[in-house]
Amino acid sequence: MKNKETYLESGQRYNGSISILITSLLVIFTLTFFGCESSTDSGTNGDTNGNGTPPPPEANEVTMGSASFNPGNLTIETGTTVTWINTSNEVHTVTSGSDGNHDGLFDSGNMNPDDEFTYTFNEEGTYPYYCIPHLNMGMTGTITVSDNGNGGNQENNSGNGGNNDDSGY
Ligand SMILES: [Cu+2]
Repeated sequence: MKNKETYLESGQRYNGSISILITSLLVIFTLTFFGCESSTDSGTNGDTNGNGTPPPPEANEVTMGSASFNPGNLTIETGTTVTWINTSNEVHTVTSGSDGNHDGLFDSGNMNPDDEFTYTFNEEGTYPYYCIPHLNMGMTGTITVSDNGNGGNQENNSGNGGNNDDSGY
């Protein structure tokens, strides 16, 4: 602000129209400066995200690099919601199935950078998935759902069914 005032004062001494010119130039410089700052920020983020190495994911999270899921294999328990986050600058999909054959279970559609997709796995099993645009680059992953918690009760219930009664001969 002190610099601006100094310019204004010196400008007014010589010519009023010069001070107006200087003022408008200062405004333009200020706008340009802030414009550069904000674009530098997003550029820094873009560099960090665009290196192909996704940042380490949190629990039950899968991040997406330029052509990879991280982690590629994730093991969870039944009832867990997995969150995929597109941490790259590419468009990706999270599409269930293998070898490019969508099995219809889930499909995120196109995910732009920073988009998130969630799916809750309620049944144990192995769930392969892939990215449609980058299948050719080997962008695939697998969710393995183990039956540690809730699923155990279901197993016990079904196992205890008629077998116990029959076995009491
Ligand atoms: Cu992809």
